[in-house]
Amino acid sequence: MRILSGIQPTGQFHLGNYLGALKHWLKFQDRDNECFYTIVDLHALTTVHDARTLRQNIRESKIAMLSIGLNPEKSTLFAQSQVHAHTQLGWIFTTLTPLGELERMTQYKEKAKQALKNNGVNAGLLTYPTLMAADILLYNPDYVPVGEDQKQHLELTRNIAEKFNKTYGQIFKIPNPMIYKETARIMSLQDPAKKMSKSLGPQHYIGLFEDESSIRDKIKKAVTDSEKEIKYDPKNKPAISNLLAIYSGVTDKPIKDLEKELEGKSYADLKSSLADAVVAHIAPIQQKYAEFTANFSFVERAFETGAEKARTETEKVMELVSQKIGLE
Ligand code: AQP
Repeated sequence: MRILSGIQPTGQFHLGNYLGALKHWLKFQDRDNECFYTIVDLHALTTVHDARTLRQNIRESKIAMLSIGLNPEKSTLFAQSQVHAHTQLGWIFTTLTPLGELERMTQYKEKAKQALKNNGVNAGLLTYPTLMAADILLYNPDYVPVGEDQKQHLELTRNIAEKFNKTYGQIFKIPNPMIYKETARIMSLQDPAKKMSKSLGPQHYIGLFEDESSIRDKIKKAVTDSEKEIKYDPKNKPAISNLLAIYSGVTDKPIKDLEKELEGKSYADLKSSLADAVVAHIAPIQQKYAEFTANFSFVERAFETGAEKARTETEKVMELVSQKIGLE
């Protein structure tokens, strides 16, 4: 199978990104699929407008991708801006997409609300999904592993592919989202009604590269639910269910087994075991991060080689697209 997915370099990766998406990227890589994983730096421009910060974020994201175990020998790793076809096809898709479709995207509405409080809403926030459709369709993947929050954008991508194929002739495969139920939406530690996200503030998320004491402290301060039973019931016990989902994600134990292990234990016991499990799971990732930071030239080479492969791949597709739409 062919797999594609991406992540924005908007700061430190957190357990939401990791358990919802990145960890699954690894599984595909280890099963002899053809994987393309990209740092979507052009998308980050919709919110990051400081060159030094963006450059640093991109660098850290590259190191982080290798640290979690992505292997440039097995997966094609690249930054979106290294492959110009993304913006080219993104523009073409913008001309095929009804404005109303973009305006009804949940992410747009949420980000626009936040942006209104700061510098105002830039048009990139609105057209984000057409660029994302290009990121995906350029590689004709079978599956796109993402968290639940990207499901709507994936549906739009499918619509755009269908519309292009119908208007100009068959080129694009219709990709399927791959969403893993239990970790599809890792929630905030402070507000389990909202997805874990950096923009909510530091107490809401656990960064993959945070130090142990900070991780333990955040888990200790995580909100819980009423009653005492440790049970997975997202509707009635959203906070405890979220802690169990994280626990399951970092131990690979089914939630049912964890419920049994924790039977009769207190919420404090759950938090203490969870903190141990999170720290144990990410310690080797952090170790790798230090090693790749010290050997950044290897990381850069891996992304350069990946970008070269991605460019070759996309040139073929863009030639076909240009022919079909009448650009030559
Ligand atoms: N909380 C989450 N639970 C499950 N999956 C998640 N993803 C993100 N948050 C969660 C998945 O991670 C992948 C990369 O997502 P992104 O690059 O869009 O990151 P983000 O969602 O912008 O991260 P933040 O922290 O929410 O950024 P801010 O706050 O800076 O805007 C995707 O597959 C996504 O589904």
